[in-house]
Amino acid sequence: MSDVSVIGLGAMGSALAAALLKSGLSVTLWNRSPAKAEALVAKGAVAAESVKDAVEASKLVVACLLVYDTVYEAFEPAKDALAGRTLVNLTNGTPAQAREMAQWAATRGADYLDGGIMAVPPMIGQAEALILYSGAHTAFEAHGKPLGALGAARYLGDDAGLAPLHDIALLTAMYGLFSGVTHAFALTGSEKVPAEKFLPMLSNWLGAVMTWLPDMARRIDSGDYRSDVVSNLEMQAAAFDNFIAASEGQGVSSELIAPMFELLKKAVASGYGDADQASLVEMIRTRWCGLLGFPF
Ligand code: FVH
Repeated sequence: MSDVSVIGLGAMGSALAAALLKSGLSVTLWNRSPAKAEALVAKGAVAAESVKDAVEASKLVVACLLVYDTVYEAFEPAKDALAGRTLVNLTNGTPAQAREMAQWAATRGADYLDGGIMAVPPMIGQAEALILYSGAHTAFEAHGKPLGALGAARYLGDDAGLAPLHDIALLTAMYGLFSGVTHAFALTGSEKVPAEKFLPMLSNWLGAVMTWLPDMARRIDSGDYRSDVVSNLEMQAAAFDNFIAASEGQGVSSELIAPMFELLKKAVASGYGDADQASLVEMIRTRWCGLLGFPF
């Protein structure tokens, strides 16, 4: 028996297995392409002949594969071996996929934890690597040592969908930031301002913008979008016209920023012209939100 079995040895699965070995745990491996196990075997891991052998080798089975369909496909020959084990699935997926997989694992008698990795492979094993978990709390508690060896483990609740929900929320925030900074670099670059010269100004500005987030969160939770507004949406929509025109005038496509302009115009047309930026969250909700208690 090993302490942990790792299924999937891509860039991330290999980093997870290496961190487990480094922490002194015994590790059994399985990957569709067996050659990827070789470097880890040289560090002390055991390569299983089949995914079923790998699952049977440990009470804790960590899967990190490309997508959820891959997980079902890979585990098909081992599904009856999961009973009495804990399956931790660190594959990127949606909340609905995580809930469905929790059911799938339960019908096979396994405890299930879904996970979201907020790190890139070189960060794994360090405190900066935040890993979100949701699902069976007893399993999270029971496997504290191996989960802690991967990074900072944060448990979000019994609902398996919570880890991917937070994972995707954080990643979409990151891509929103990438959209804005990509556009900003393209704009300054259109006048040959080197990106590295513009960078300190950009970083300081984004730091200032970050200080507005607590007020935004407070407004979203309370629904208070109209008190003490200093930058209302009507003003923002009017200014945004210039952002589009300036971009086009500088030879920069407005495709990354145009959706925000459309949303601002929709908000103004919907009677939110005097409201705060935070109210835009109401424009993109497409279903009842029980948290705030009224329909949108
Ligand atoms: N790498 C990253 O920066 C991010 C960080 C945040 C989390 N993501 C998610 O982690 C999952 C795995 O990502 P990865 O980087 O390890 O991905 P790859 O290096 O492409 O490895 C993919 C593994 O999946 C195996 N695989 C693919 N298809 C199948 C299949 N049909 N049956 C069995 N296994 C399959 C593949 O096997 P092989 O190609 O080596 O034979 C790799 O083990 C992912 O959800 C990220 O979103 C990573």
